[in-house]
Amino acid sequence: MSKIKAFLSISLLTFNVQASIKDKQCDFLWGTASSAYQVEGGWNVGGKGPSNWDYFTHQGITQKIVGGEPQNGDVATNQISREVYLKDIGLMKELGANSYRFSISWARVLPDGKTVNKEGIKYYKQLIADLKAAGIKPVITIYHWDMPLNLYQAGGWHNPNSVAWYKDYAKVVIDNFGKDAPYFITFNEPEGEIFTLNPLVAYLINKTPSPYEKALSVESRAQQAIAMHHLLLANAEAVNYYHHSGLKGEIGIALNLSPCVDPENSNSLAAKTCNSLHNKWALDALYKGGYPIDIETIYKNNSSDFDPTAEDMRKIKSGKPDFIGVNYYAPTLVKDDASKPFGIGDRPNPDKDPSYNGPVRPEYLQSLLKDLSKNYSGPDIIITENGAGYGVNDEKSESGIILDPMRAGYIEKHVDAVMKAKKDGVNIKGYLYWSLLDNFEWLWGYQNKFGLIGVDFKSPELNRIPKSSYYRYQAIIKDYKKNACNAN
Ligand code: PNW
Repeated sequence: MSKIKAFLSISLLTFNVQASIKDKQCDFLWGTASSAYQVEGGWNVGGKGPSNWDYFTHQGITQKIVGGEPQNGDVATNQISREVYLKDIGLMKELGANSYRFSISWARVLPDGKTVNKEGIKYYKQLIADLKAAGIKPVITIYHWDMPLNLYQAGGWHNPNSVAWYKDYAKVVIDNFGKDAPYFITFNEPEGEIFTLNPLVAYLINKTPSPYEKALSVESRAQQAIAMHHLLLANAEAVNYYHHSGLKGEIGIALNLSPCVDPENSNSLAAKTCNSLHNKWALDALYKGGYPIDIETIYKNNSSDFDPTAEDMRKIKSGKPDFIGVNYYAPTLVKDDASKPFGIGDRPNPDKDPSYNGPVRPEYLQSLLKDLSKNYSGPDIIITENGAGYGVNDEKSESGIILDPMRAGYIEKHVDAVMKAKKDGVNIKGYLYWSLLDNFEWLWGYQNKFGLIGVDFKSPELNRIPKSSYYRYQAIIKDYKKNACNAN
């Protein structure tokens, strides 16, 4: 080859490599996340059936936590209205987002858990089309804590048939929307839902077990481990179905991951146990085909019914996700305390202005991402949730916007931590902030606010009011695009 030809082909090659690196960088997902029950409303319209969460909130359980009127998701942010959500999509576009994570309401798609509701399918088809028209990629969570009420009443995840119920539902979702979305998420925070939220809800409704702490006891968790096992088997069904369907996208799972640390004792047994209990339980099962042995032994000793077979564990591992969705808010600060379940004592949040979801420590997000990469063979990772919930402390209205400097600072520090981990070689494909709007925050009702945009829940139109964090996040995205892919 002549010198000039060689030079040309080498520089063409470098150009192509560089261009494809730039393309990859530009593919980075920037966006926000939400879930159906928290934003949709329309709880009994469009052929939707009642869900477990309609039932929970109509029992008035949120009142017992927040005081005052019981709150619910009957209307929420009213995104069931196309007119309303189109404006929200406009705000996403203005933010510079290229992706949006939302969930499908199982009871809207299969009101009785069996029969397909065409109107429900149509609603999501239209939402997906509207997002795509705005240049926003849908990231679809199949299950974010709400299920048809009849399935919940038949035992929910405790019923072994839940594996088949979910499989049938996931098929409907994948068959209908599979081609339209590049990313699917089987489950949102199964550990948080199964081991903490559901026992708390059951306690609030039935007042058993009493006292309230028993809902989170070793015995309760050992029972819940059976439900979690069914859920992980259901996960494998959906992942395998997706992989066999020939679709080009990816399917993952969103896990609540909160590194357990004892700031005063780096050898703390409580921190180690807490990590197996909360962080490694699902990850080890999915990636290594076995539950962490320390906690598995405790569960087996406390429940004769919890006895996972080797066959089941193989099946769970066959549902290894294509990416890990990381929902990170804060680390869990612990100390050794033999009088507490699992020997794990709490440490209070030492922050001056505490956020709802724990102490603000971005460095633990960075170390978590590096640890995941090291311990689970460098998986693809999407930050599927990260956010700061502050109350009125961080909300001052000023000339048409809400000033929320604490939230804005939180986002900046956490994006920075993500970028550092990315630079260190962790395969991070996106960052989705929780959440675009203030919305229905489960047991805490509307008091706990996470939105980049406030919602005036008293106004008939549920007016949207951007906060300063919205503009900060917008600047962060713009800056990234400018540096990483020469966009303006
Ligand atoms: C996540 N905590 O849940 C959920 O996936 C969202 O639906 C929720 O709105 C969001 O985080 C904000 O809270 C959590 O108390 C709920 O530590 C509570 C906690 C963590 C996560």
